[in-house]
Amino acid sequence: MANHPHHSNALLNVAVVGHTNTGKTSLIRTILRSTEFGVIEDAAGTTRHVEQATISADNEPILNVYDTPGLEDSRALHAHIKKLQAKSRLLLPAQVLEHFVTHVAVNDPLEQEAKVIRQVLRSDILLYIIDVREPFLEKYRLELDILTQAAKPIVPVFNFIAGHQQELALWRQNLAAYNMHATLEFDTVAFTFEAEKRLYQKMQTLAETYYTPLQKLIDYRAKLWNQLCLSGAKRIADLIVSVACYRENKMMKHHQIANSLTEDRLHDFVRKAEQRCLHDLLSLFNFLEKDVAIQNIPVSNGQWQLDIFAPGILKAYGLDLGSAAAKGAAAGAGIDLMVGGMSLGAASALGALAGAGWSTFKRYGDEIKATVQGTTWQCADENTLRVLYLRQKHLLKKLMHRGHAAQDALQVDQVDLEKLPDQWNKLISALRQNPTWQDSSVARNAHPQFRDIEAKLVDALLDER
Ligand SMILES: Nc1nc2c(ncn2[C@@H]2O[C@H](COP(=O)(O)OP(=O)(O)OP(=O)(O)O)[C@@H](O)[C@H]2O)c(=O)[nH]1
Ligand SMILES: [Mg+2]
Repeated sequence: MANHPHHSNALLNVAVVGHTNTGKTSLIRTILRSTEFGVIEDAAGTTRHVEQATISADNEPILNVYDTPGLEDSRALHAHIKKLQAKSRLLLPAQVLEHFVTHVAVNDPLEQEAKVIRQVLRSDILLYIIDVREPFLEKYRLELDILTQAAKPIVPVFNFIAGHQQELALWRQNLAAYNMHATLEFDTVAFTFEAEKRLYQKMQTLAETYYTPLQKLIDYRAKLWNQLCLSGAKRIADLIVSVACYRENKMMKHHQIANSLTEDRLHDFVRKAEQRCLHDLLSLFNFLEKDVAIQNIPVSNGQWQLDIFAPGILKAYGLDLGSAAAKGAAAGAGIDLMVGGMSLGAASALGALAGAGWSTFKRYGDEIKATVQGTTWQCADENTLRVLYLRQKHLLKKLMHRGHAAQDALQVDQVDLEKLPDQWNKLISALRQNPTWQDSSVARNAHPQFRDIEAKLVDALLDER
């Protein structure tokens, strides 16, 4: 591809402008993947000066982004510019703006606005950030009027769109009336990689000489994003595998105390395994405590609010399966007793062989199995595994829709329920038959059956990305 000599010394300059408190600094933080940049506050006039940051792809600088103070007194600015224009009829509209920024006095009431206009004139593209919750007031029209005068491409970016579809539609209509059609939706809270990609694609069409470096950035970001999501899904698959493969040896005959100890150990194992997974996922996606709150993730102090064995958890994940839930049985209360490697069918045949009917087997089956094999095992029950999967899937979805921006938890939360993967029962029973897969090993990771199960779990976890 042709290497524009132009690019080695000049990066694309993008100015982020708009009315005060619309989320300009927030948007920049999100695209920088940094919570360090600038100051964010739910108040007007938070950003006081122009601040620059560079966005790179694989250490190659691609573009400069400029945060600007919010426009406050649009009416006064508009009146001032129009007055200058009237005095100097021969100047082009952009030259009038140049004149304004070079002649504005220190401590002029429009000094803040002058900083913004100065940066606008030095930039190649303007992102005009809109809080769609606000009606299309005159002040916004006046702002757009002045910004248009700079003769730079403007991309209106709709922010605060989560739960404000109607307002968004109105804004579209109003902007279309001002000949602005190429808009973007980029909610800094309910942020997705797709939205970010469209932002850079829009820049590509507006600044065609920067097409190649921008494509590099898009590809680079896509690669990182896919790797991140894949790592997250693999981490969850790992949790499911280790819990499904878990077995507690029960050497003793049925004994009330021994049983409850075994169950405690099992619960403890599942809780700790899920906790480690939560911790790993949050750090993988670089989620801080406040991000957790913003995304409405039911986690406090790095721990799930609802214990995996709490009554009510089945219902929370759409697994309210009649009788079990009605009896208030928690996931995990049920115990699976299995003869190692032997299917339940084989075990029941064994019961019949031992001369007992099915009903007797049901009552004494455990003992029969224990007698024959000398050992029984206790595994995590079906519902525990289901809840474990569904809860992590829900979490992963939240993590994949992150923003680095807002500080308040205003986001509208959809309580849509996740689905179990196809062939879930088959996958789980295959895992249960292979207790040695509980921990990662070269042999396990190379085993075709294991790889197939892992791939199916990962695919299902990422299905709606
Ligand atoms: N819910 C929600 N809040 C947001 C979003 N974007 C920004 N905010 C919040 O809006 C407030 C203003 O955000 P800032 O990024 O400081 O806005 P700004 O445009 O830089 O403000 P000034 O620098 O004062 O002009 C903060 O409280 C943010 O947390 C969003 O998409 N959704
Ligand atoms: Mg700001």
